[in-house]
Amino acid sequence: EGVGVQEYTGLKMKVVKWAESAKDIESKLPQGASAYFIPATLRPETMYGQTSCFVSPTIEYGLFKVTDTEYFVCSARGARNMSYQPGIFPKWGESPQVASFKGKEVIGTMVNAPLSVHKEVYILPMETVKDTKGTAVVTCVPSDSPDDYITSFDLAKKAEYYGIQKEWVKFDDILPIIDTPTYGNLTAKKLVEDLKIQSPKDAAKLADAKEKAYKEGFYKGKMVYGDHQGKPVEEAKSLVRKQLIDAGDAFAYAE
Ligand code: A2H
Repeated sequence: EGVGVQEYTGLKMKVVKWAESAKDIESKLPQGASAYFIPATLRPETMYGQTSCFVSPTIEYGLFKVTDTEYFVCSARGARNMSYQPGIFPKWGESPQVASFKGKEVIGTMVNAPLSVHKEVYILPMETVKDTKGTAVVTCVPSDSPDDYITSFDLAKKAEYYGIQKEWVKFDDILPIIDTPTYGNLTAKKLVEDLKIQSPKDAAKLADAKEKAYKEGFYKGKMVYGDHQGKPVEEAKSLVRKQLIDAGDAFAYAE
């Protein structure tokens, strides 16, 4: 990775209903407390189009106590980084862990998606999630992220193989959020098709698509959905971020 600081937005996706396979984790949560999956995103302005949230089936996650009533689900690495930043965990350097589990145990959990047209979305598997950045939780926006688009495509096509229900993917329901001069209003779909990306494992092509999508979206994109419709992405990004933070649905997170 580069030397610069990444300004992520940590999104709070509240658990609505745990998967059957996550009952042990749920039992560690005190009465009256809520758990949140915490994806780290660089594109807060796209949150209107969240369709699911990804974890790696094989990465180790934890349930971390933030306050008496709030617990976070993320990687230990993510929790440690967050605990050393002001305003996230109340105590500097402290992120008490109450449960430890593999991502695959929480697949099928239903969470709330702040700002999204889909109020409730499912935790789904993404094999390319890395444990070396962010929180190892990635919210899925298939309109604007080529990785999210191709992973959703693959999950919908092979739902049974992945042990999920096809409806959980919401692949037929992709919302245009940003219009760009070069790729139209579903940038990720267009790039995946143009570059003939076949699978989430086409790493080189996906890196190319990601770069193209990011540049075009950020510098030339215009919002076509939400509270900042008509505004350039460059302007809307910080406005949507602030809106999420002010509502208590997100926080600033750098690494
Ligand atoms: B982005 P950078 Cl719409 N492993 O959020 C793999 N990918 C991860 C990750 C991890 N541990 N942690 C975060 N990410 C993803 C939205 C989005 C993102 C859109 C378009 C592009 C995009 C919705 N997913 O990222 O390596 C997260 O997905 C492409 C740059 O730190 C996060 O932002 O630059 C982004 O990668 C962070 O990637």
